[in-house]
Amino acid sequence: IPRNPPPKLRQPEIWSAEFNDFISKCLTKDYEKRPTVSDLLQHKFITQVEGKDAMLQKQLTEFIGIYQCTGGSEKARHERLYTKKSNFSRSLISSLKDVDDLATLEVLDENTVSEQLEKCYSRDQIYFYVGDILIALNPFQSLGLYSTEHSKLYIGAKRTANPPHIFAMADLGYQSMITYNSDQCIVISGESGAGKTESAHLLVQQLTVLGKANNKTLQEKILQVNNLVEAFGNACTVINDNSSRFGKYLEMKFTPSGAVVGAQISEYLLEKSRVIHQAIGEKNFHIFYYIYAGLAEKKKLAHYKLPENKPPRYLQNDHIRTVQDVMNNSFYKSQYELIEQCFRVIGFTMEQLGSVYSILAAILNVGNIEFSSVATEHQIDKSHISNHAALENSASLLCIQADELQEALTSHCVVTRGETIIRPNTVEKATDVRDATAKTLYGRLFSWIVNCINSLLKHNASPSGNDDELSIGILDIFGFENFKKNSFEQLCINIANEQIQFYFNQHVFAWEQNEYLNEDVDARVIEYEDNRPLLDMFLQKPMGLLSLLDEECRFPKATDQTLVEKFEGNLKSQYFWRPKRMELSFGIHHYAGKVIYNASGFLAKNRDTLPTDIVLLLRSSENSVIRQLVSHPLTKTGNLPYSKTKNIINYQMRTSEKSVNLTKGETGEATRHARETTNMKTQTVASYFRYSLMDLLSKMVVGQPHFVRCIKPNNERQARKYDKEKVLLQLRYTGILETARIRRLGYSHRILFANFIKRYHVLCYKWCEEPPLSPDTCATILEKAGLDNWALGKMKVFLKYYHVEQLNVMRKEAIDKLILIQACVRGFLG
Ligand code: AD9
Ligand code: MG
Repeated sequence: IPRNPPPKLRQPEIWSAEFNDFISKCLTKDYEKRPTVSDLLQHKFITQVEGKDAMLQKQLTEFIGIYQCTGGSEKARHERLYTKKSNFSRSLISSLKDVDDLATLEVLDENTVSEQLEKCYSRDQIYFYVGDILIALNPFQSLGLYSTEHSKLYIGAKRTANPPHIFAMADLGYQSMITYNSDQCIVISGESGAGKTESAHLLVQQLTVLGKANNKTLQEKILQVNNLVEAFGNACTVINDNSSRFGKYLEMKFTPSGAVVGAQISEYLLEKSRVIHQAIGEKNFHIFYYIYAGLAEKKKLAHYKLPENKPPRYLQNDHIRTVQDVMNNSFYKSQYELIEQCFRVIGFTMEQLGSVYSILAAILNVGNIEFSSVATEHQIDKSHISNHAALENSASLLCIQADELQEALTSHCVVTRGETIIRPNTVEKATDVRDATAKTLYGRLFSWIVNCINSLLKHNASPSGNDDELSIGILDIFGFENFKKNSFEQLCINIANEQIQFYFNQHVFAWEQNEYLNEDVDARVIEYEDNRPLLDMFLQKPMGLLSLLDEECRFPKATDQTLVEKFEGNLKSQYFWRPKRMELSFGIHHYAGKVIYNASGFLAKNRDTLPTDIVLLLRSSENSVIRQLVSHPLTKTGNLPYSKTKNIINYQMRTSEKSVNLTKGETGEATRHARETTNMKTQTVASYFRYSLMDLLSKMVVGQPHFVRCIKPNNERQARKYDKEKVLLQLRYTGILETARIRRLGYSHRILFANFIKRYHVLCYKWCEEPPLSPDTCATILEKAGLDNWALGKMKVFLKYYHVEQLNVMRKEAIDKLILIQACVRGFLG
């Protein structure tokens, strides 16, 4: 059993799993099955070591010498080989004095940590622990770290047995779920392009292996979910070619014994505005390009009324000049095939798939509708559709009447004194309605797809319901963004990241340190950057930034300029400022850095209205999927069932660990909020956003959290390039150093005496014995286990993060021994 501090023993990166297997084969007692000497000499590990490390090479040469030798007894030779093997393992370890766990560094300061990371990164080590938290540096290249062999290596393995890895986090979540019979949640954070989505994929991949899905089909389905939703929710930005434009919480469902039985996905805050407009250097959602290329290949563009000469307006940007650019792109074509395959594997019908393509094609056609102005006799600027082909195409794809669509786009109804009057829309207004229609269709199509996936992946095998089901949630949201021009979308994305940082702080620092005080445990207080005041500035009612924004949206005469002035007049916070000589701008000092926002379009984006005329028209569609998209009172930005509000919690999470106590007032607030969100007239993006954040947190706080912090080593997306300043900044704002300190000095695990004794008494007492529930009993168990550096509070045992694994290993050994003895006794008795 390893003692404190946790041993630094590890298999360095060049000591691959593959080579380990190979050497084990060399040592097999079955002489016939051993690899040949030339196989050994040609192994790539041997060639890698050559000329790099004299000591290691010497050890290997000796090993090979003994291997080649034919004289002497086989047993003696075998023993010599074994000794040599451990010798060169040791040489390897001493030649590479890297740390896997930053909390064990002798000197814990910024420079040392950064130096370690740099040194390891240059050798392609990208994963590190900080206690129980995983740091993942984006390698920007494939390192061959995720093979089946790697996957096997991390199943149920001791943490110190292998180098840090994302698979180890999957295993930790999985083992904790089974051991403690409780839900888990893995929170992945990091700025845009840091590697969150890749990490989320790898976690799902490993969890499906761990969950040994008996049902191969279910495993396949789960693996396809991410690919499918990302085709619709990800896009190319100037920072990341596959940037998530929505937040995703994927919950994998397991039986108490750990078999995976289903999955559910929740989506948050899709950046719908991308459908109608993309910034310079950016693209629309991936799916549009995939279907364009795929349908062209299948000669189906005409069927979906997609133009072959000029790219649709919504896809026109500096990347795409001609339709041929998209149609001939082989990557897009292959992605189209992949996505169609995903749809099929998950269980969508061909009819549904056809509807999805029709809606996507309709969105592109809607975008092509153009308006010109005609003066009426009353001198009102009336709009007129100047290209009827686009109108006809859109109507046909949406299975509605073209003249009715024209009517809904170019005019609107006003009810005054009980009378309904039809008023013409100006060109500007008609354009807004057109774009709002496209955005809404896309947003709701996305939610509809997610809902379908959820129904298809729901676990309904258990007739008694799924009460005993356990889950592991994986959170992958859009990372912190700071572009040259930042708008409403960036503000929402950055507030969401602010909230995740707060969640991290609460778990890692606040609650832990609170418990020291409550339980009279002597531990050094670690200072950390608390972003609570900043979060209050955004979310507080009625004077927080989002409330002020909603309030301004209610004034008909308000403009983006009056909005910024309102912010300036009311937000008394050191985190807010107005840059000089930038009319519509305001600055926010986020936890991850200063961002200047341009408020142009904030009010319109927040109102996000879709005229009732359009909704009613779409409800008359002959296509049942389109009718479903608009059939019930969906929120404008997504599809939120009323029942979700039951779990809503106070964003401030004042409650202590995991127990989410809803006071009457809070439940009332939640219900009221749900009414607001279902009311099409009052709901704004900001109120929906606030609601979504709470909904997300309510899911997350139920589970025991594990954190993966992704770090972006450079802005140029180059492999092996380590930008020291860039990394230092991220280490600073994510509080890595403080995290390392608290993991070293603090006690990340606190267990009630009764629970501790119940679980670990077997290490010291007989199985059937019931020792007194006292701190003394706990101390006896801990001493017997040979652990030190723990502490006892008033009601809880305080353990370091590495104690828990050590205790669990000992407990398993003790129980295995008991089972063996019982089996022997039974055998002996007959
Ligand atoms: V954003 O906030 O959604 O814009 P992410 O999700 O943090 O961002 P993503 O996972 O998409 O970043 O990673 C960006 C790119 O880095 C990927 O497309 C890969 O090319 C690259 N990457 C990230 N992680 C790995 C990895 N473990 N191995 C190899 C990686 N490449
Ligand atoms: Mg992502």
